[in-house]
Amino acid sequence: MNVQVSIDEALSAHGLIARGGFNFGPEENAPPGPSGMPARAAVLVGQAGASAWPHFLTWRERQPKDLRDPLDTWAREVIGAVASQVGARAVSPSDRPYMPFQQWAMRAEGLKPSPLGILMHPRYGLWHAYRGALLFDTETDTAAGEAAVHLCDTCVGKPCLKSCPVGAYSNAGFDHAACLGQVRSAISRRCMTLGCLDRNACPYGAPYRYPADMLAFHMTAFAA
Ligand code: B12
Ligand code: SF4
Ligand code: SF4
Repeated sequence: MNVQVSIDEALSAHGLIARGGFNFGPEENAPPGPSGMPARAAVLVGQAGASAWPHFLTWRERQPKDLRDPLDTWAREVIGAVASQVGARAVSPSDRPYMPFQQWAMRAEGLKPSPLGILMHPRYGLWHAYRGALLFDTETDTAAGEAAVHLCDTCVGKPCLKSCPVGAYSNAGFDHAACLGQVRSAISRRCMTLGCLDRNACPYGAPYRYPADMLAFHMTAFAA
């Protein structure tokens, strides 16, 4: 059985994709694999643009209205099923303590962070996310990614740092409190309905931009 083909096929049924992988070094503090021993390899799972959104919405219709954290619940369910199929253990970006998903993603696909913290992908721009990872007891032949072209390096003017009404993103990092105050304020509903204005200002990855209902879903969760 070719594990990579099996993973790709199983994930595509849910609009999800494998986002590269890597092998853990022997000295690394890796999380447990399916056996409970430190994992030897990881394959990242995520979405490009809104690829998984219709699958999630169809599933959501069958769930109780007051279900908490529905997107995480859906992702754990479907990625957990894929993990069983391919002999892996599934983990979620929301599992506590937080696992270093962005560090893993940088390693797996050779990406670097944008000034917003979100990783910049050469094709998807800022419009992608991680929904889980598959951890294996043995090394896989999914090689760690080579450094990808980092579009932010040559971006003139960096419009992503100029659109936020409260300047929440800066060289000093992300001002979570200022952002939250703005998002929750009754004066400006723009971030709630249109999504983060700084993220929207990036010119790359336009075909992968999230649709309005998906943006609103994420902003509602962020502001809760
Ligand atoms: C806690 C958390 C937050 C917190 C605090 C972020 C912070 N300052 O660390 C808050 C609630 C503020 C937050 C916000 C957002 N987050 Co967040 N967050 C996380 C989470 C669950 C844990 C981060 C962590 O501590 N990891 C543990 C450390 C050890 O891992 P790490 O890889 O070294 O962590 C890196 C990140 O923390 C990153 N980082 C540091 N500061 C910031 C700030 C921002 C805004 C981001 C995106 C990343 C980031 O640098 C670290 C070193 O590489 C991760 C998932 C995960 N498990 O990593 C998502 C994650 C980093 N978030 C993500 C996203 C998309 C966002 C939002 C943009 C989306 C949203 N609407 O919720 C917002 C930004 C706000 C906005 N204006 O829209 C994505 C990034 C995906 C990508 N393409 O790169 C992740 C990976 C979740 C996912 N499912 O894909 N987030
Ligand atoms: S606007 Fe420019 S600097 Fe900002 S995320 Fe997009 S490419 Fe990177
Ligand atoms: S969501 Fe709105 S307030 Fe928060 S960083 Fe983006 S533009 Fe600024």
